[in-house]
Amino acid sequence: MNGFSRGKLITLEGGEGAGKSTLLAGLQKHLLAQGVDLVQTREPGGTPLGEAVRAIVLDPAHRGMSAESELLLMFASRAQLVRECIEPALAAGRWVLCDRFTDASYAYQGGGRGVRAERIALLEQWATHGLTPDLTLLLDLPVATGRARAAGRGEADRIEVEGDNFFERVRAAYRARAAAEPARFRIIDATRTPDEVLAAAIDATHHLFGAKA
Ligand code: Z5A
Repeated sequence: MNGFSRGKLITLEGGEGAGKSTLLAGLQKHLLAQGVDLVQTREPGGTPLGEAVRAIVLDPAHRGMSAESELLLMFASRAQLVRECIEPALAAGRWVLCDRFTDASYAYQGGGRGVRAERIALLEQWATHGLTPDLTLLLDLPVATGRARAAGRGEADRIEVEGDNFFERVRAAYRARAAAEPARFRIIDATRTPDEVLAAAIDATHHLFGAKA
């Protein structure tokens, strides 16, 4: 624990099969080797309440879920995660590595489902007090490539059953957010090998250590 400075929040984003889980494992190992006191978590999920929400939002049985319900459930999970896990960790000087965060709501519920960005921004202010990651790694790859990678994993969840057009809109929304906030985002070409993706991610974290010193 570092009692003198606030920790850093690093988030991983990308479409289906982009390689977030694969990168998380390598990045976690690297950061721990650097002596970083690290918490790893995910969205939706990361707390007992959030994991229960995750089971609901991904369950194919709820195929009639409205875009509004989906968005509110994502933020219910997020509000709990911020209060129970992320804020206490950052306040204690720990770093947090989070598999998806608010950008995913702008990409999936905004870009994918068509919910207006102003509505999402209102929830963001209310539920997270506008908590913004110090670094967001966007794993970008063609939709077809990501879907082909994810195809062999068994039954698709409620969101994975969406068509290619939905995931094209998700990808476009992510890229637009990255273009609007270049200082926070690092876009990583996720068609490269896992080692190359990890190297790019590690390179993107260097300035965080500088800021900590
Ligand atoms: N969601 C939302 O709608 N709104 C929100 O606000 C939030 C989330 C927070 C759950 O997310 C769903 O919730 C997600 C968005 C929505 N829905 N969808 N679709 P998730 O992150 O838990 O699930 P996911 O997006 O489906 O992740 P994923 O498909 O598991 O992908 P991944 O973790 O990015 O990939 P991976 O498991 O590391 O890799 C997939 C395969 O590719 C695997 O066989 C790897 O060995 C392989 N791989 C990985 N990297 C490479 C490289 N570089 N080259 C070749 N092959 C690779």
